[in-house]
Amino acid sequence: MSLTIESVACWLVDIPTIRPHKLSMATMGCQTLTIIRMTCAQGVIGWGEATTIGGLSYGSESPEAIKSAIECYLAPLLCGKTFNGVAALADVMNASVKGNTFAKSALETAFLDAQGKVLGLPVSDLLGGALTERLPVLWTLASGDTEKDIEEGKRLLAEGRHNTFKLKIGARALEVDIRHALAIKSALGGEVSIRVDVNQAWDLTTAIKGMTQLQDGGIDLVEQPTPQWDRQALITLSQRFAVPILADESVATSHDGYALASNGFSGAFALKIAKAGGPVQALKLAHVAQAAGIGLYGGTMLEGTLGSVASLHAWSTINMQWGTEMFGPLLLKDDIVVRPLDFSDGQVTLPQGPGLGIEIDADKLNFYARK
Ligand code: MUC
Ligand code: MG
Repeated sequence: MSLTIESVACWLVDIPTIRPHKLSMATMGCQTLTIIRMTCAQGVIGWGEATTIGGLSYGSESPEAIKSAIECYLAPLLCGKTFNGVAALADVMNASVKGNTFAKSALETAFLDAQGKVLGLPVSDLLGGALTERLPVLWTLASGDTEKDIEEGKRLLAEGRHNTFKLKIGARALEVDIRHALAIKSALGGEVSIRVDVNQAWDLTTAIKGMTQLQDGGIDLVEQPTPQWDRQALITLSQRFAVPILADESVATSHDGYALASNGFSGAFALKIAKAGGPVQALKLAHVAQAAGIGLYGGTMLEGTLGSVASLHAWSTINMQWGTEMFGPLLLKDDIVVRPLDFSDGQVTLPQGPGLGIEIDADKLNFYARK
């Protein structure tokens, strides 16, 4: 089904977070969503989002650079052209633009949204069809304060909103971080799955020391303990410990996944549409993982509802052994959609309806858009 792209508009949307969110490399008090509206022939509109964390402290594309890559390079390549699907769209983008997967992800998302609307199908149908309409979703405790995190975790458990938590560690001394993680694990109870994300902060020696204690303390999963470039460290740790490793920053595309898998990595991959270049590209990594017997996890760049839903459509088509972390909208004080997502019982519901199944609130977009 062919669609001619006529124009692409782009906004930087700044939304405060409900509390400071502390990661090893940045503390967020506000999230910037790069939002695009793709107008196609016959007035069909598709929406996309590309969101990163902490400016340039997490990934190599800042929100401003994403907007510029779209406006100056990618949109001019696409506008006036007709595409019958995202394969051709990706070919055109990749032929002329290296990297910039966040920007490409927003465009792939918007094209899928537009295509789904024309066909009267949800995006998940375009990606193979949803296996489930409810997906597990954890919450990240990252206030930076152990007591506050315990309080927050207990409240969310009591409300029944989440039953699995991820802790952000790596910014402080190893002993402090281990004490923090194990205090939360023991306060929230043995039934509750607790994982940690170190966001690359440890070298291999520190990781061996840290993982020994985390494993003994009952932590279920250790995410990206060592630097992105140190593929061998992830492989070594995955072979040495029973507690599984979740590769995040080290695994963006199917090529990264293949390199890890073929060199003996076991554990799981965090899929993110922004790292891969869009929902379809992220599923290519998923297929490499499935072929290699590596588990899957639906990751977030702390997107708002638009980007989270784009990811959920993709995640719904595969079996996510480690669930998802698509809680981004809950970390934001507000959003730019008419209907918020339904989060309950440790799960989120995939919106139905054509395309992404969401409606943009133009007033809110206008209110939060950077002037
Ligand atoms: C990351 O590295 O996983 C995901 C959840 C969260 O709190 O931060 C992100 C980034
Ligand atoms: Mg991570």
